[in-house]
Amino acid sequence: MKPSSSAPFSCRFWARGRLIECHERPLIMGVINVTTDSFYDGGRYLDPQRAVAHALELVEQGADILDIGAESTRPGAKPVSEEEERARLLPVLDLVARRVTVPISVDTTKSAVAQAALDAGASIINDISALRGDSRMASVVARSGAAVILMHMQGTPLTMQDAPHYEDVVREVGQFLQERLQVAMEAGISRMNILLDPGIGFGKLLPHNLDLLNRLTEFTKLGRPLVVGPSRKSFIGQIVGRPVEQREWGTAAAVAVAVDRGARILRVHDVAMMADVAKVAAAIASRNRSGEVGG
Ligand code: HH2
Repeated sequence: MKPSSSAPFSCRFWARGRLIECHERPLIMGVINVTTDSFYDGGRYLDPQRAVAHALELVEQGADILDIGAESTRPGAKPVSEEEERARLLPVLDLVARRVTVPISVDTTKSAVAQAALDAGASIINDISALRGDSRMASVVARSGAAVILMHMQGTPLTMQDAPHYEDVVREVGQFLQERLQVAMEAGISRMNILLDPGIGFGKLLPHNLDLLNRLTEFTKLGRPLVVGPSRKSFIGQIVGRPVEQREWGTAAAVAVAVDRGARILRVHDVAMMADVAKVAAAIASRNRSGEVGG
Protein backbone atom coordinates (compact mmCIF):
# COMPACT_ATOMS: atom_id res chain seq x y z
CA MET A 1 0.00 0.00 0.00
CA LYS A 2 1.30 3.45 -0.89
CA PRO A 3 1.65 6.08 1.81
CA SER A 4 -1.24 8.53 1.88
CA SER A 5 1.05 11.54 1.80
CA SER A 6 2.77 12.65 -1.36
CA ALA A 7 5.91 13.58 0.62
CA PRO A 8 8.63 10.96 0.15
CA PHE A 9 9.24 10.49 3.85
CA SER A 10 6.59 11.65 6.25
CA CYS A 11 4.40 10.90 9.23
CA ARG A 12 1.74 12.75 11.17
CA PHE A 13 -0.30 12.27 14.29
CA TRP A 14 -2.19 14.32 16.84
CA ALA A 15 -1.43 14.59 20.54
CA ARG A 16 -3.77 16.76 22.59
CA GLY A 17 -4.50 19.23 19.83
CA ARG A 18 -0.90 19.39 18.66
CA LEU A 19 -0.05 18.07 15.21
CA ILE A 20 3.23 16.16 15.28
CA GLU A 21 4.80 15.55 11.90
CA CYS A 22 7.96 14.24 10.37
CA HIS A 23 9.34 15.23 7.01
CA GLU A 24 12.41 13.80 5.36
CA ARG A 25 13.61 12.14 8.56
CA PRO A 26 12.01 10.12 11.32
CA LEU A 27 11.37 11.39 14.84
CA ILE A 28 13.73 10.50 17.64
CA MET A 29 12.15 9.60 20.96
CA GLY A 30 14.68 9.87 23.79
CA VAL A 31 14.27 7.44 26.70
CA ILE A 32 14.41 8.47 30.35
CA ASN A 33 13.89 5.70 32.87
CA VAL A 34 13.09 6.84 36.40
CA THR A 35 13.55 3.33 37.74
CA THR A 36 15.89 1.28 39.89
CA ASP A 37 16.11 -1.67 37.52
CA SER A 38 15.89 -0.69 33.85
CA PHE A 39 18.21 -2.87 31.81
CA TYR A 40 20.43 0.02 30.69
CA ASP A 41 19.89 3.17 32.71
CA GLY A 42 18.23 1.76 35.85
CA GLY A 43 19.07 3.81 38.97
CA ARG A 44 20.69 6.70 37.08
CA TYR A 45 17.74 9.09 36.96
CA LEU A 46 15.77 8.42 40.13
CA ASP A 47 16.84 11.82 41.42
CA PRO A 48 14.50 14.35 39.72
CA GLN A 49 17.29 16.89 39.22
CA ARG A 50 19.42 14.35 37.39
CA ALA A 51 16.44 13.21 35.33
CA VAL A 52 15.68 16.78 34.31
CA ALA A 53 19.29 17.44 33.39
CA HIS A 54 19.23 14.31 31.26
CA ALA A 55 15.95 15.36 29.61
CA LEU A 56 17.43 18.74 28.68
CA GLU A 57 20.54 17.03 27.36
CA LEU A 58 18.46 14.70 25.16
CA VAL A 59 16.51 17.64 23.74
CA GLU A 60 19.78 19.45 23.08
CA GLN A 61 21.00 16.35 21.24
CA GLY A 62 17.96 16.35 18.98
CA ALA A 63 15.18 14.41 20.72
CA ASP A 64 11.84 15.25 19.10
CA ILE A 65 9.89 13.50 21.84
CA LEU A 66 10.84 12.43 25.39
CA ASP A 67 9.55 9.11 26.74
CA ILE A 68 9.59 8.94 30.52
CA GLY A 69 9.00 5.63 32.27
CA ALA A 70 8.87 4.76 35.97
CA GLU A 71 8.37 0.99 35.71
CA SER A 72 10.93 -1.25 34.08
CA THR A 73 9.57 -3.66 31.50
CA ARG A 74 12.78 -5.58 30.96
CA PRO A 75 12.36 -9.36 30.88
CA GLY A 76 11.77 -10.64 34.41
CA ALA A 77 11.00 -7.18 35.83
CA LYS A 78 8.66 -7.15 38.82
CA PRO A 79 5.64 -4.83 38.51
CA VAL A 80 5.70 -1.67 40.66
CA SER A 81 2.67 -0.40 42.54
CA GLU A 82 0.69 2.57 41.29
CA GLU A 83 1.86 4.61 44.30
CA GLU A 84 5.49 3.83 43.61
CA GLU A 85 5.16 4.60 39.90
CA ARG A 86 3.49 7.94 40.64
CA ALA A 87 6.03 8.81 43.30
CA ARG A 88 8.90 8.26 40.89
CA LEU A 89 7.31 9.76 37.81
CA LEU A 90 5.45 12.88 38.83
CA PRO A 91 8.25 14.96 40.39
CA VAL A 92 10.33 14.38 37.27
CA LEU A 93 7.48 15.00 34.87
CA ASP A 94 6.49 18.23 36.64
CA LEU A 95 9.99 19.62 36.27
CA VAL A 96 10.57 18.36 32.72
CA ALA A 97 7.22 19.66 31.43
CA ARG A 98 8.13 23.12 32.65
CA ARG A 99 11.50 23.10 30.92
CA VAL A 100 10.93 21.54 27.48
CA THR A 101 8.64 22.26 24.55
CA VAL A 102 8.93 18.85 22.86
CA PRO A 103 5.98 16.49 23.41
CA ILE A 104 6.33 14.22 26.45
CA SER A 105 5.32 10.59 26.30
CA VAL A 106 4.82 8.51 29.43
CA ASP A 107 5.54 4.80 29.40
CA THR A 108 2.82 3.29 31.59
CA THR A 109 0.11 0.64 31.52
CA LYS A 110 -1.90 2.12 34.42
CA SER A 111 -4.79 4.48 33.71
CA ALA A 112 -4.42 6.41 36.97
CA VAL A 113 -0.74 7.03 36.27
CA ALA A 114 -1.60 8.03 32.70
CA GLN A 115 -4.27 10.48 33.94
CA ALA A 116 -1.87 12.04 36.45
CA ALA A 117 0.80 12.29 33.76
CA LEU A 118 -1.60 13.97 31.34
CA ASP A 119 -2.56 16.43 34.09
CA ALA A 120 1.14 17.16 34.57
CA GLY A 121 1.73 17.93 30.89
CA ALA A 122 2.29 14.65 29.03
CA SER A 123 0.58 14.32 25.66
CA ILE A 124 1.44 10.78 24.56
CA ILE A 125 0.74 7.54 26.43
CA ASN A 126 3.15 4.77 25.56
CA ASP A 127 1.21 1.67 26.60
CA ILE A 128 3.24 -1.51 26.12
CA SER A 129 0.10 -3.52 26.91
CA ALA A 130 -1.78 -1.87 24.01
CA LEU A 131 -4.74 -0.98 26.28
CA ARG A 132 -5.03 -4.53 27.67
CA GLY A 133 -3.47 -3.86 31.07
CA ASP A 134 -6.12 -1.56 32.51
CA SER A 135 -9.73 -1.41 31.34
CA ARG A 136 -9.90 2.35 31.98
CA MET A 137 -6.85 3.26 29.90
CA ALA A 138 -8.70 3.60 26.59
CA SER A 139 -11.20 6.09 27.99
CA VAL A 140 -8.47 8.13 29.71
CA VAL A 141 -6.68 8.45 26.38
CA ALA A 142 -9.87 9.09 24.39
CA ARG A 143 -11.14 11.82 26.74
CA SER A 144 -7.82 13.64 26.86
CA GLY A 145 -7.13 13.61 23.13
CA ALA A 146 -3.67 12.23 23.86
CA ALA A 147 -1.76 10.16 21.35
CA VAL A 148 -1.23 6.52 22.24
CA ILE A 149 1.40 3.98 21.28
CA LEU A 150 -0.05 0.48 20.99
CA MET A 151 2.75 -2.07 21.30
CA HIS A 152 2.78 -5.80 20.72
CA MET A 153 3.89 -8.03 23.59
CA GLN A 154 3.43 -11.77 24.06
CA GLY A 155 2.89 -12.45 27.79
CA THR A 156 3.98 -10.00 30.50
CA PRO A 157 7.45 -8.65 31.29
CA LEU A 158 7.80 -11.11 34.19
CA THR A 159 7.38 -14.19 32.00
CA MET A 160 7.56 -13.04 28.38
CA GLN A 161 10.97 -14.51 27.59
CA ASP A 162 10.19 -17.95 29.09
CA ALA A 163 9.09 -19.61 25.85
CA PRO A 164 7.86 -17.16 23.23
CA HIS A 165 6.19 -18.99 20.36
CA TYR A 166 4.80 -17.93 16.99
CA GLU A 167 3.81 -19.74 13.81
CA ASP A 168 4.51 -16.61 11.78
CA VAL A 169 5.64 -13.73 13.97
CA VAL A 170 5.12 -11.00 11.37
CA ARG A 171 1.60 -12.14 10.50
CA GLU A 172 0.62 -12.55 14.17
CA VAL A 173 2.05 -9.21 15.27
CA GLY A 174 0.36 -7.53 12.29
CA GLN A 175 -3.00 -9.10 13.17
CA PHE A 176 -2.57 -8.05 16.80
CA LEU A 177 -1.78 -4.44 15.88
CA GLN A 178 -4.74 -4.33 13.50
CA GLU A 179 -7.05 -5.65 16.22
CA ARG A 180 -5.77 -3.23 18.89
CA LEU A 181 -6.07 -0.32 16.44
CA GLN A 182 -9.72 -1.30 15.95
CA VAL A 183 -10.33 -1.66 19.70
CA ALA A 184 -8.77 1.74 20.36
CA MET A 185 -10.91 3.42 17.72
CA GLU A 186 -14.07 1.72 19.02
CA ALA A 187 -13.20 3.14 22.45
CA GLY A 188 -13.24 6.63 20.94
CA ILE A 189 -9.56 7.23 20.25
CA SER A 190 -9.10 8.95 16.91
CA ARG A 191 -7.15 7.00 14.32
CA MET A 192 -4.94 10.06 13.86
CA ASN A 193 -3.83 9.78 17.49
CA ILE A 194 -2.63 6.18 17.25
CA LEU A 195 0.92 4.89 16.74
CA LEU A 196 1.86 1.22 16.40
CA ASP A 197 4.92 -0.67 17.63
CA PRO A 198 5.89 -4.32 16.96
CA GLY A 199 7.48 -4.52 20.41
CA ILE A 200 11.08 -5.55 19.77
CA GLY A 201 12.21 -7.85 22.60
CA PHE A 202 8.79 -8.24 24.21
CA GLY A 203 8.12 -11.98 24.18
CA LYS A 204 10.42 -12.58 21.22
CA LEU A 205 13.45 -14.74 20.52
CA LEU A 206 16.31 -13.57 18.31
CA PRO A 207 14.80 -14.86 15.03
CA HIS A 208 11.46 -13.20 15.89
CA ASN A 209 13.15 -9.82 16.41
CA LEU A 210 15.10 -10.21 13.19
CA ASP A 211 12.00 -11.15 11.20
CA LEU A 212 10.07 -8.18 12.59
CA LEU A 213 12.80 -5.74 11.62
CA ASN A 214 13.47 -7.42 8.28
CA ARG A 215 9.79 -7.35 7.31
CA LEU A 216 8.80 -4.12 9.05
CA THR A 217 7.52 -2.74 5.74
CA GLU A 218 4.55 -5.11 6.03
CA PHE A 219 3.23 -3.13 9.01
CA THR A 220 3.14 0.11 7.04
CA LYS A 221 -0.07 -1.12 5.41
CA LEU A 222 -1.79 -0.59 8.76
CA GLY A 223 -1.56 3.07 7.83
CA ARG A 224 -0.28 4.48 11.13
CA PRO A 225 3.23 5.66 12.03
CA LEU A 226 5.47 2.88 13.28
CA VAL A 227 7.43 3.24 16.51
CA VAL A 228 10.43 0.92 16.86
CA GLY A 229 12.57 0.46 19.98
CA PRO A 230 15.66 -1.70 19.37
CA SER A 231 17.95 0.39 21.58
CA ARG A 232 20.68 -1.70 23.26
CA LYS A 233 18.32 -4.69 23.59
CA SER A 234 19.51 -8.21 24.23
CA PHE A 235 18.94 -9.42 20.65
CA ILE A 236 21.80 -7.07 19.72
CA GLY A 237 23.93 -8.51 22.51
CA GLN A 238 23.19 -12.01 21.21
CA ILE A 239 24.52 -11.10 17.79
CA VAL A 240 27.59 -9.05 18.72
CA GLY A 241 28.39 -10.68 22.06
CA ARG A 242 28.66 -7.41 23.94
CA PRO A 243 27.20 -6.12 27.21
CA VAL A 244 24.51 -3.46 27.22
CA GLU A 245 27.05 -0.61 27.60
CA GLN A 246 28.66 -1.55 24.28
CA ARG A 247 25.67 -2.01 22.01
CA GLU A 248 25.43 1.41 20.35
CA TRP A 249 26.90 0.24 17.03
CA GLY A 250 24.56 -2.70 16.95
CA THR A 251 21.70 -0.34 17.77
CA ALA A 252 22.78 1.90 14.91
CA ALA A 253 22.48 -0.97 12.45
CA ALA A 254 19.01 -1.85 13.71
CA VAL A 255 17.91 1.80 13.57
CA ALA A 256 19.18 2.17 9.99
CA VAL A 257 17.34 -0.94 8.81
CA ALA A 258 14.17 0.02 10.70
CA VAL A 259 14.15 3.48 9.13
CA ASP A 260 14.71 1.99 5.68
CA ARG A 261 11.75 -0.35 6.19
CA GLY A 262 9.23 2.15 7.45
CA ALA A 263 9.90 3.14 11.08
CA ARG A 264 8.93 6.75 11.69
CA ILE A 265 9.67 7.09 15.42
CA LEU A 266 12.81 5.56 16.91
CA ARG A 267 12.80 5.05 20.67
CA VAL A 268 16.45 5.24 21.71
CA HIS A 269 18.80 5.93 24.61
CA ASP A 270 21.59 7.45 22.47
CA VAL A 271 19.84 10.39 20.90
CA ALA A 272 22.69 12.32 19.27
CA MET A 273 24.15 9.26 17.60
CA MET A 274 20.87 7.71 16.46
CA ALA A 275 19.54 11.03 15.17
CA ASP A 276 22.41 11.06 12.67
CA VAL A 277 21.97 7.38 11.83
CA ALA A 278 18.25 7.91 11.22
CA LYS A 279 18.80 10.99 9.07
CA VAL A 280 21.26 9.24 6.78
CA ALA A 281 19.11 6.10 6.55
CA ALA A 282 16.06 8.23 5.72
CA ALA A 283 17.94 10.22 3.08
CA ILE A 284 18.97 7.00 1.35
CA ALA A 285 15.55 5.36 1.75
CA SER A 286 13.81 8.37 0.23
CA ARG A 287 15.57 8.04 -3.13
CA ASN A 288 13.40 6.84 -6.02
CA ARG A 289 11.17 4.46 -4.13
CA SER A 290 8.99 6.67 -1.99
CA GLY A 291 6.08 4.27 -2.51
CA GLU A 292 7.76 1.55 -0.48
CA VAL A 293 8.30 3.39 2.78
CA GLY A 294 4.95 4.53 4.02
CA GLY A 295 3.94 5.56 7.48
N1 HH2 B 1 11.00 -0.84 25.01
C1 HH2 B 1 11.19 -0.68 26.34
C2 HH2 B 1 10.28 0.07 27.09
N2 HH2 B 1 9.22 0.67 26.51
N3 HH2 B 1 7.98 1.16 24.57
C3 HH2 B 1 7.78 1.04 23.26
N4 HH2 B 1 6.73 1.65 22.68
N5 HH2 B 1 8.61 0.28 22.48
C4 HH2 B 1 9.69 -0.37 22.99
O1 HH2 B 1 10.42 -1.05 22.23
C5 HH2 B 1 9.94 -0.25 24.41
C6 HH2 B 1 9.04 0.54 25.18
C7 HH2 B 1 12.37 -1.30 27.01
O2 HH2 B 1 13.46 -0.41 27.05
P1 HH2 B 1 13.86 0.48 28.33
O3 HH2 B 1 12.77 1.43 28.67
O4 HH2 B 1 15.16 1.10 28.09
O5 HH2 B 1 14.07 -0.57 29.49
P2 HH2 B 1 13.22 -0.92 30.77
O6 HH2 B 1 11.92 -1.47 30.32
O7 HH2 B 1 14.08 -1.94 31.48
O8 HH2 B 1 13.02 0.33 31.58
